Amino acid sequence: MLLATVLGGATIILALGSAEAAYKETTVNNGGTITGVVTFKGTPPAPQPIKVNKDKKVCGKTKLFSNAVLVNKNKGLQNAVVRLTDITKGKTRKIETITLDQKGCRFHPHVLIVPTGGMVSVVNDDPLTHNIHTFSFENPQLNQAQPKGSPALTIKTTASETMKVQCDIHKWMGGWVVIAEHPYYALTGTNGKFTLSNVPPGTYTLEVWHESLGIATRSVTVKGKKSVKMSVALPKKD
Ligand SMILES: [Cu+2]
Repeated sequence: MLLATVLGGATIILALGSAEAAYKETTVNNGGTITGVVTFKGTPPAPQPIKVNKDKKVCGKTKLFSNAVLVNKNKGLQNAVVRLTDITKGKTRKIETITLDQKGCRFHPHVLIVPTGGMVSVVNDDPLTHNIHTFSFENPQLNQAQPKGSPALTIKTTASETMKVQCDIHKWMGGWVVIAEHPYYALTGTNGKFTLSNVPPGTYTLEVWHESLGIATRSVTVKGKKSVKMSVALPKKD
């Protein structure tokens, strides 16, 4: 974000929130690993069925349930984003294009992580029209109808941000695009587990974000060639 200010007649341009500029790629020789699990604290809610009230022939083919809280039998929480918020240097980033698929009137994946400078390729695999709408502040917005058979739409990411996406035609279709300024981001799988590998030794802030359960942070110390295990429960009540 750029902020212009006038001070003593001179215009000063301040760069704010440009965390991607602060991350430095380097060779990590003695990196450690952070592994862990994110769990649901308390009794997880029962799966919430979605009322399909549009394009029922296609969207109502299988029963849809809300993705807002997905837990397995051990209370492992899926789709939590785990990242180190204060890491300034480490392993090389891979700038890539990630596909966001609209299929069965859902977004796949529900939460997607893409590096800053990478692209999101939005495809429509359904025999109907979707209209993706991104709620971004730091990145270009996209609000566009995509009839069946249309070519992919692309979002070129420029800055770190967690961006909500929805379909303006099918209101239950929601997802998230997390734009990462460094490679120390992970998404928990169906068992709630995650791994951050090749982390330079040091003490960092580990943040866990979940779309409906909020944020929790922990301090984590990584030692060279060692593995450290973290368990985080959400929602945070302490
Ligand atoms: Cu749609």
